[in-house]
Amino acid sequence: MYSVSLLKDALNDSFTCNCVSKLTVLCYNWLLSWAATNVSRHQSQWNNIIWRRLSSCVLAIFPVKVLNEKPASEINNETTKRFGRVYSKQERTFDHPYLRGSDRLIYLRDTELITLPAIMPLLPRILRLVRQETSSIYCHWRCLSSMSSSAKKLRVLVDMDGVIADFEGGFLKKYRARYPNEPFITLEDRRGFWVSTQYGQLRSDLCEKAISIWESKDFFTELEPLPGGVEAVKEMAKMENTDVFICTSPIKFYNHCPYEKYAWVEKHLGPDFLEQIILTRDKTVVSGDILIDDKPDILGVEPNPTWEHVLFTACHNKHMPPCPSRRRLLSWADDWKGILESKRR
Ligand code: DGP
Ligand code: MG
Repeated sequence: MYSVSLLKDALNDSFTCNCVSKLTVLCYNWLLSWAATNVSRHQSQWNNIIWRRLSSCVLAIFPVKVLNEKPASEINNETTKRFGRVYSKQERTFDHPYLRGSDRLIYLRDTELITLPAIMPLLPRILRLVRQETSSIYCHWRCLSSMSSSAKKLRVLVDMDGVIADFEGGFLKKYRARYPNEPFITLEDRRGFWVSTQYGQLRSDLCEKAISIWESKDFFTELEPLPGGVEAVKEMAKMENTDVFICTSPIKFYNHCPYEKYAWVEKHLGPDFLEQIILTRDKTVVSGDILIDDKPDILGVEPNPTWEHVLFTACHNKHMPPCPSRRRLLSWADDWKGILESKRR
């Protein structure tokens, strides 16, 4: 750990102050600076854990008088002034930001009677203990943060077709290749989520022809990624306190689609992402903070899904009038990070 010299400086500085509490605060500051460079978030968890562990470590070295054994009359103004707080035997309260509410604090605070000469021989031991404590605190913190911070993690559900995989482009290409003499609908002219409905309106038999395209083998595996989608999802997954799931509805003709969706994710997002796939025909029962999806109306058995639906702009929905209550993501070049951040607040 790079900061041992920092700690030494802090300890040297403490020679001017014959108070173990001061020394402890310096150790604490050093630990915090170490934590700040190593762990950017979870600061409050650090605070709690460090204090609990560090104060017991220092207490082990300096067993001291307990405040509540001390007559209230001995708690003089000098003590009160020194720590900028007011306490009494009965209240045992204090307002120092580091040690709020801990009985141990009171013990530590009372160690101001111990003089530096008494501490000096123990400095190597303190250093050693603090070093040990720091690494064990860190392990402890990692463990705790993985358990307790899960509640605070942002859960983002990202749709696949029309959001990260180019369903519409892939469909049109294959439709035109298989039915070169049939009419087709350009992406510019696409309206409404259901492709087969619009083709059926063009000519009734084209509905079945359209469906035959996405029911074919390799249709889903061969979809091209939409610009920036794979990169954004990978970046999102690396963000702290963020869980990303690919939440996608397979077509009911299940011979190829479910398998191919997995294969697509593995190919473009990597094998680790296979853990993150949610295949469901009803996204309302999936819990999350945000669902980024190109389908304008996402309905199911749950009338009040937990997620906010952020409409991802696609050829079939871009003409829809703006809806003030629903946010849009115009593309992956749009401010998806801003949307995520807004949900963390
Ligand atoms: P999702 O992107 O998760 O909402 O999935 C929607 C699926 O429905 C996707 O695989 C594309 C497919 N799809 C698009 N248009 C039609 C259609 O007209 N009929 C059917 N059956 N499926 C469609
Ligand atoms: Mg979709």
